[in-house]
Amino acid sequence: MEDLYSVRMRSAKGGSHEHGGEHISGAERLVHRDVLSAVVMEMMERALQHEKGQPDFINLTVELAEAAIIRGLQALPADTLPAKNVEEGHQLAVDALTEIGVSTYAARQAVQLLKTGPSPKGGVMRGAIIMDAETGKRLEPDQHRGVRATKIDWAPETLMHWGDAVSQLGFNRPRVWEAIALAAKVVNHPCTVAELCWSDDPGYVTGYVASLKRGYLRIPHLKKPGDPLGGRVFFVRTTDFNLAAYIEYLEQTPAIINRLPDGMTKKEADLL
Ligand code: PML
Repeated sequence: MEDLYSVRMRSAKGGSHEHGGEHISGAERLVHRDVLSAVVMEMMERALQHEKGQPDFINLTVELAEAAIIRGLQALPADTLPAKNVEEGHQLAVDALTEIGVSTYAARQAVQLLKTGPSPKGGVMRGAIIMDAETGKRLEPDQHRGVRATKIDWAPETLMHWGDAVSQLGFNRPRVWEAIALAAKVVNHPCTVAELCWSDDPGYVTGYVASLKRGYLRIPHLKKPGDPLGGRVFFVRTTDFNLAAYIEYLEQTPAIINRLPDGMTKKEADLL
């Protein structure tokens, strides 16, 4: 493994996030020095061309991630659950979460929060909710901001092989591979039970339930087109749980997806 650079972007409208602006978009990369400038430019363009509108605040952070602290992770296997509408989608999400080990109360609570807007102001949060998987209690210290899982990316060779392997399934797209990478980092913490996510982009209605137990389960209808609400919930078991250490892992530990799911191909078991 070599040293990499973490590139993070967040954008808002109506002022910075810190000054009450509305969150527009965010993105994460972990890249080699030789592509750093190109990735920074690409991310800036991405911030400026978002379907939610023109941001008036963009924060771009570049930080060195030393090889010694980068964790190599395995990609989660992906599957799609057969939801025909939002009601079925929500029910499938609750069923999957409870089968994985989240209580029915917490699962329903999470769906309700993402549906109605998890920020205390009623809209979307910039980061994720941390929820006690048993009681449904919210644990993130700031309910406007939430926590952001950052410093994540795919090793380019692994992503290339993954793209080849899933091309027939129709989801070889940045949005999907970025979500799989983020979910892999989140569920690889020993206190995470599962993650529930759907986008706050009004035009994107597919979301997922992720866990080490069941992998990345895509659910095609978790909201109606045009709906601007969404977000992420990280469900945690609170026995031997240290909130500060959990947030430190999500926000600070660099993680790179350098292994394909078991059985995807035999020869690419460890590409880096
Ligand atoms: C997001 O874009 O904010 C999350 C999208 C998650 C779903 C991606 C997919 O599997 O289609």
